[in-house]
Amino acid sequence: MSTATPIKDSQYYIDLENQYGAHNYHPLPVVLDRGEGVFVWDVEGEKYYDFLSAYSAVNQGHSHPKIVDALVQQAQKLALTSRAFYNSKLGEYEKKITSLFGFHKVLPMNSGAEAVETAVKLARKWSYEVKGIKGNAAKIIVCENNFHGRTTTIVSFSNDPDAHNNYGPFTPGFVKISYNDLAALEQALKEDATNIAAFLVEPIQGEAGVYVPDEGYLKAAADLCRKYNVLFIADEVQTGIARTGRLIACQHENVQPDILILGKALSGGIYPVSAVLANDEIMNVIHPGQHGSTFGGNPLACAVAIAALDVVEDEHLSERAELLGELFRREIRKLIGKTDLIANVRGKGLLNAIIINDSQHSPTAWNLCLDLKKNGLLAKPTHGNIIRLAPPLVITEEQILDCVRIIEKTLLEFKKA
Ligand code: IF1
Repeated sequence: MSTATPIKDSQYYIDLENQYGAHNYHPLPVVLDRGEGVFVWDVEGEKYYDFLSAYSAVNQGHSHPKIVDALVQQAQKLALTSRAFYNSKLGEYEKKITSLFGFHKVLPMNSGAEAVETAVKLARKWSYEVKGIKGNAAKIIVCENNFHGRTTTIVSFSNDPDAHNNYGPFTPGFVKISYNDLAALEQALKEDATNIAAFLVEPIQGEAGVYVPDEGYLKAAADLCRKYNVLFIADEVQTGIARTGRLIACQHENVQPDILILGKALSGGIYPVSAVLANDEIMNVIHPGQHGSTFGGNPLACAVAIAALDVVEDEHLSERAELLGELFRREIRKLIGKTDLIANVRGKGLLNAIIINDSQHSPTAWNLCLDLKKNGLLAKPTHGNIIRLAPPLVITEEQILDCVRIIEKTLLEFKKA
């Protein structure tokens, strides 16, 4: 047995994770040790721009001092009470978030998937007790290529084989239609309007590859739902909290969902916080003992979320995302003429992706991300040949241009395998 002290370099930590951790991810070979704003550092002290932002959970930048301070202050005072008792942070938080997003009430949860599950239960309960659907017949319309989380019910309506296969038996009651297709939505509504409870949709399909629907799609879909007395549920776990250039992506079309799902950057990445917002005529179908969670609405989560929302407002993150996103796409489009590696760039605000000119099964996107890493920028492919590019919203114009230069250098020097 070697007594030598192991050198705690990246390989040391990679080996630990490989040996003791479930292999449910395939991370890029980098071991992060510190984060601040738009930057992260690995254990060797190498510095990177973070263009994944923990899947849009650190919109406010890594370890934002105001949010960390709120965490520390609250943790030293009162962290968790359970909802068996009231606490001095939850009501303040509920008042702030309902006022900011324009709803009567919020149901606080922890992960995005829990909030999606909560929205599914809420919509179903509303459909039986208010709309009048009979005995367990409620259906929810969802879109092909959706991503709403990884619980058994949620993967029941996923068409991603990796997310879905061998996790059955699956939860019934979901109808799949193609995304960005109003005719398909109206057809599904007409076919069984009396039994449809809701339409659950991502305003932009993130994991599918940052698919932005046609202008007007969300508004027209919401109007169709209203016409058929079906709830319009917006999953803004990834697109919300200023990421696309508005507080929530639905605001690009002045759509107020019947149920709004938030997560990720609701805490600035400091603590798991998610939320479901709705008005009384929907939310009040939930009575004591009919839903809950040990950590949902805990004082620590509330203190962190209040600070995280303050940062969004104080630092004008929506406006920044809008302007810097336009600059980023404009600059990347210029690269399309300089290299045949990029087929397209698409996105809204600072949720963008470049489409690599190669098959989705080719290693090109992955290898490009390895080279981007060598040049000081971290990004990861989503679904084969699409590389998501989503920095924290606190990035500056100068840093955006610096990153475009890194992307250009990487593309021009890239050697296909
Ligand atoms: C993974 C990406 C995937 C989400 C939307 C709900 C959830 C998510 C629109 C669930 C979570 C995360 C999960 C993470 C990778 C990442 C992701 F799109 F953001 F890149 F997978 F699609 N609704 N998205 O995007 O929230 O329970 O994770 O808090 O599972 O690999 P969660």
